[in-house]
Amino acid sequence: MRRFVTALTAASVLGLGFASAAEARVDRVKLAVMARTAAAFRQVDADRNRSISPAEFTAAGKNAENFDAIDANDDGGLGYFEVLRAVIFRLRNR
Ligand SMILES: [Ca+2]
Repeated sequence: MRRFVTALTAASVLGLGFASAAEARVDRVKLAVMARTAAAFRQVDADRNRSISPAEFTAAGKNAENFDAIDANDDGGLGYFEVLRAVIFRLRNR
């Protein structure tokens, strides 16, 4: 019984260790994607109004046909979270 409890404790400690290492890796990837998206967003948002207009979008070499699909709230501009959502969607479906 004692050996079983020891093995169980070791497994759960190791299991938690693996889970948190994997979660830490996922968190690092998420932060990297968010940071890269933020940097790209700032570059495309030429007038720095925190919204990417269709003109800014195409001036950055982006395909105009994709603008409406990314503009989730249909306000005619792309906010950071709309762009991040599109980046995540693209990463998950590549
Ligand atoms: Ca803008």
